[in-house]
Amino acid sequence: MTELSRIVPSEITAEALYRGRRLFLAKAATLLSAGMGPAGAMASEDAISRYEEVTNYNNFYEYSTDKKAVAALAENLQPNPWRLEVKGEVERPRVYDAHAVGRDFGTEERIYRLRCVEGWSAVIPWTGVPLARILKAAGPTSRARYVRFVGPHDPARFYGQRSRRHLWPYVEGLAIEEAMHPLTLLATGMYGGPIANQCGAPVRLVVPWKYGYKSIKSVVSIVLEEARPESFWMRLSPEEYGFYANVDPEVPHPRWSQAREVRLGEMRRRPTLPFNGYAEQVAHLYRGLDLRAMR
Ligand SMILES: Nc1nc2c(c(=O)[nH]1)N[C@H]1C(S)=C(S)[C@@H](COP(=O)(O)O)O[C@H]1N2
Ligand SMILES: [Mo]
Repeated sequence: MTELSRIVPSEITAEALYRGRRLFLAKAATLLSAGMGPAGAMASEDAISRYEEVTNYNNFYEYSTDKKAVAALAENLQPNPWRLEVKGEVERPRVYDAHAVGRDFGTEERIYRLRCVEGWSAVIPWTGVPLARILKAAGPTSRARYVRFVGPHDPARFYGQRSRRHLWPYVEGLAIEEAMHPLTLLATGMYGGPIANQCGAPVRLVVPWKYGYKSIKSVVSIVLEEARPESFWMRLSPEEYGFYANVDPEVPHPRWSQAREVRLGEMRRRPTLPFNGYAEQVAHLYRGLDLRAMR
């Protein structure tokens, strides 16, 4: 499998590289071009987004719906201690210290594109545990067909939850095959350090072939279930935000086209790729299914 994970090098985890940005970008460009497979690979202009861009323009409604306000509001969160539970249709329910899952399961480096349904995108280097490892350790029962992911519910710390406009907590879901896919990551770090609070400390999901809203931040529970969970966005606006939410440039959002996107820090629009560029790795999951019907 020529998946992106294979191109992601351990050499770039050193904090120092992320600090010296010029050096880092030069090195990243070399590594990306060296590891590129034929299809579904990163285009050479897919430079890693600047840390400053990725941490100052965030969707994190638990804090605010204003993307530029999230960083300051998240600054004082102490994401420690943090319990992460795995439960539901499993043989061995577990409660983890979120800060220990990387050590317990082992981490990998992945550079992934993140494509928000709103039309902006970024390229982010993550550290994390392939979710399949955590699910296998819990032992899904034969009834486990979906995975529900639940975010925090604590208005004392997440100020946006004082608003009654949304139904908290943030919930997302995946079909079990999607959750077990090797690209699906429970991120424990970014840019060689911990996850910034505004990006979902201490652990967040990253599902790179789906619109960004599936990549739930600051996860507190992972629940295996028989029935399909209803997500935060489906409850808010089911016509606009589907369960599968695979990135598809040919299926417009009801209010805008999805054909193009703007990278954080750039001006020009670039074409959006089917499955966000990961078709080679994930299209088989959906073979024979009507993707338009399963938005
Ligand atoms: N808990 C939680 N997770 C969330 C969100 C949110 O509001 N709350 N927003 C989602 C959306 S819409 C996107 S595009 C990504 C953005 O991730 P980033 O801000 O780290 O780029 O986070 C997703 N995960
Ligand atoms: Mo988003």
